[in-house]
Amino acid sequence: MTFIKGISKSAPWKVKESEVTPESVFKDRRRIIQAMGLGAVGASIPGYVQAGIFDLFGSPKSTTPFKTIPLAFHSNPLFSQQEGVTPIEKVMSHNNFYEFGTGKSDPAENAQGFNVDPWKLVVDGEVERTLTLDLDDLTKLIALEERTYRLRCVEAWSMVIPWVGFPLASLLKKAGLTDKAKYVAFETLYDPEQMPGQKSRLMGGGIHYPYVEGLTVAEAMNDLSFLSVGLYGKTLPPQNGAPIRLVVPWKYGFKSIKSIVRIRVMDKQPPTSWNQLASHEYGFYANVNPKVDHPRWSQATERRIGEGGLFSAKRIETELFNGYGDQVAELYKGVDLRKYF
Ligand SMILES: Nc1nc2c(c(=O)[nH]1)N[C@H]1C(S)=C(S)[C@@H](COP(=O)(O)O)O[C@H]1N2
Ligand SMILES: [Mo]
Repeated sequence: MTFIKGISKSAPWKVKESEVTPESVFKDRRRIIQAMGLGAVGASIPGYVQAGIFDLFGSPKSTTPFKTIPLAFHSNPLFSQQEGVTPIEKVMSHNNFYEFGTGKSDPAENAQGFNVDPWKLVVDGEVERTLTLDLDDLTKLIALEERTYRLRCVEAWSMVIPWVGFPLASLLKKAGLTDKAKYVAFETLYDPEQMPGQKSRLMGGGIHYPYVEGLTVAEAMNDLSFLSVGLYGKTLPPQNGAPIRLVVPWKYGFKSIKSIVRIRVMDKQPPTSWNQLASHEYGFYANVNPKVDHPRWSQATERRIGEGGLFSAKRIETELFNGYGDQVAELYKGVDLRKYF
């Protein structure tokens, strides 16, 4: 597949203007809370309201925020669109990164001291050449581009994020796949000293660390599969997966593994963290699909973070493959998406 057939204003990965997120929503969070008399968020507040309130506590509390550095990149005209992106404050404050705690604001609060230098990313397994990349290589080995993708969490919320990075396929081609290559496994850093969620079963949400993920080789080589080293034009903040994370926008967010230290090409399907934790709820494929519900909630709609006001979060229809069907549907031709969820 090439990019060419998708060049058009209506290319599905281009985010519509109607998806523009109002920034005013995020101003004066504390003032609003005070005005409501909600000094402490109590258990007496109904769940749906509480979820909205937690969104108010967005900003990182650390006094010494992690330093992000401006990146040189070209905008990929086939993927990039400036309108409709989720405000950077939201992208950096509403996160899932259980290594730093299970609360949405935990990663922003607990990860600011995360040390990514030195970093080592190894690409090995069924490859012709094992690659070892250091921190510098991550932004210099392959020309960086910007792509604005939707991110749909399995928890039925979503964002639109301008990533900076390079296609996963470009890196895999540098390593060269052997003819036994069938799957690609990914592994997050294991460093309990830096990642408190890896020390405490409670804080880490019961996940068996290191966090691991996987794709088929066909999925990994798809044009959409992206390794991100930045967002909003700068290197990644730690809460978003510094210094390098995967972005597979047609799959639920948990596939987009953060802070990767190893990419291992394999001949067998690798284990994946959420599937290991609850295999009846989280499959290996995890393609976004409004017709295949999570056992405990519907996947038909999603809450677009930052839109629709505080207590009446705007819900939008969830699209099959998160709207990227033109690019990826062919990968699943004849596959029972209900069985291989
Ligand atoms: N290592 C690691 N990667 C992870 C997670 C995690 O807990 N640990 N959470 C995943 C989930 S559930 C989602 S929705 C996305 C969130 O990415 P964001 O915080 O940059 O929006 O990261 C994914 N990658
Ligand atoms: Mo998620």
